[in-house]
Amino acid sequence: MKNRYFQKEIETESREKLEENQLKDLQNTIDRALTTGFYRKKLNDAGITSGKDLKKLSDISGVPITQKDELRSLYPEGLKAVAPEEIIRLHTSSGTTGIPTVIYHNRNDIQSWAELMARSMVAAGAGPEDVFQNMTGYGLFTGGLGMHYGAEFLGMTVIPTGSGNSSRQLRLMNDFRTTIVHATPSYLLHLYDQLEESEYELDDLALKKAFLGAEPYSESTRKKLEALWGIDVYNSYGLSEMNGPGVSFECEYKNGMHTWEDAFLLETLDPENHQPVPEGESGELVFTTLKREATPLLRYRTRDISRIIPGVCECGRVHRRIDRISGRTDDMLIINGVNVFPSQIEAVLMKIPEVGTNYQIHLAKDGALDRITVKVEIYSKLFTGDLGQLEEIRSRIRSRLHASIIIHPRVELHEPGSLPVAQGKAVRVVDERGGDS
Ligand code: DLL
Repeated sequence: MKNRYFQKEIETESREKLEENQLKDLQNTIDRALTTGFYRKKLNDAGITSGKDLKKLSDISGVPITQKDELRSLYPEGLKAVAPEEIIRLHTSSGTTGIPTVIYHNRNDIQSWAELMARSMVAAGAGPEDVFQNMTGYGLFTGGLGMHYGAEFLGMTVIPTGSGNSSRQLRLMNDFRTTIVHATPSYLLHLYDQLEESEYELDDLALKKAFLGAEPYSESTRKKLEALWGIDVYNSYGLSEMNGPGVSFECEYKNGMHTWEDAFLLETLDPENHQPVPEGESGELVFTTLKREATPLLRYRTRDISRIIPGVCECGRVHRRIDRISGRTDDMLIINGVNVFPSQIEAVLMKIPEVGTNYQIHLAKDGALDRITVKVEIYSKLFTGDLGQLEEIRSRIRSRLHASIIIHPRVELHEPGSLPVAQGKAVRVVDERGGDS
């Protein structure tokens, strides 16, 4: 059923009204931020001593940018704009690349996050009649608890399985007639292989939709998953510094992710000079929290690259859509001087019918040169002993990749289930070139 709303008034109010509220909330957020030593200094240095110093939304350009490293340097104290006894939960980022960032929430923050999540899932067609299996990690990772609270708030039957344990996931999906799953795209690809080897039949499952996010994936991967499982896949974007999931979510038109602009002020900036790019052009996503009380963040650089999709969505929501994340400012690979984004490689692979559900990009040194090897799982039925056929597939993958990324990668074919599967976010790139490359 299209055009369902959870908070119709907020979702469909006029742009004018939305921006009027954004300005008020921005001024409040600045005042809140000014109660922390960190932002008091930053804002005062920029000549801002009160929220009222911002007279219009575009005055945000005078507010200093916040970088991830600054938040890291505040660990574990972080930013607290409320009394400690008001705080009821904290989350940290995964910190795989060093010290994590910490975000605190009070009761209102947890409630508004649940509302944003419920609103997102209703936009993607979920309702109280659905059985929702939440296959992402519960704990500090925001995917599990974030979606869980939203799903309960909207009234779905929630199965809080958490990540991993594929045979149990499949059994629960089968036994409880799960209609919607939440997972990472790499995990849902992997789960399909597990389904094929299990006692369960796809036709017996009740699955209709999947909400997938937390890691980049291409439109080809969405199409592949939709075809394999016979479901609709909706893209979900967020980051722990902006609560987690529930920042941007696709509606039933699946044409970009509505960013909840009553809660997050959205900017797309040139990553080099932090100037706004024209609407519709690619830039780095930068967000300011508008509602969060315990840890307000101003102009937080995400490093994620996307663009605002111009125009209004058919669903009637006023909140603007962002395109699929095309990469991060820090995930670009430089291979023998050529710039390559992992997403380009994925987009090519997932369009090739023989390619299975997992792949990995491997970088190493070969003398002075970089060597890239793309390891690809292909379906087991292709390992028939016909070497000519395998060689044809390998060279087809190689030439399609070459057409997209200019360089000639080595391509290795692997059997299903032979490449590593991560518990959380997929590790797609293994770079063994050492620090000087
Ligand atoms: O991954 C929050 C989340 C959980 C989002 C579940 C969606 C679903 P972090 O661990 O802080 O938070 O990682 C945030 O993951 O800056 C992006 O680089 C990437 N990311 C998240 N969603 C998407 C997506 C959660 N749909 C970082 N497409 C972000 C591409 C995504 N990248």
